[in-house]
Amino acid sequence: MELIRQHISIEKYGGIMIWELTQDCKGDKSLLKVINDSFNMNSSVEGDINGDKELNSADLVTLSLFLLGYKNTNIVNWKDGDLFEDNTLNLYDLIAMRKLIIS
Ligand SMILES: [Ca+2]
Ligand SMILES: [Ca+2]
Repeated sequence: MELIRQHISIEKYGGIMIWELTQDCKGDKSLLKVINDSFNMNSSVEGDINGDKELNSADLVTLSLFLLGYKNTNIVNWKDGDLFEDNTLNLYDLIAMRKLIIS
């Protein structure tokens, strides 16, 4: 809860909001559901460079094509593909991505 409060206060709204949740409803109109959906919408998936919120062989193909120099490669989240964490996409990331997918 403290993490959520800090995230909201610092990055989103510049302040702290206190909500009374004992009267929250269930289903799609639940305030907790809306909050949860909002936070998950911005979450990233490690290795998901094509932005479909999954790590799979499509990401591996996309990274392979990029490394082979294809100019029309659609990389949405290059930072999520930087699995070797050296601030660039290279063969080390491809190897790490392959290991993640087959594990
Ligand atoms: Ca993906
Ligand atoms: Ca890298």
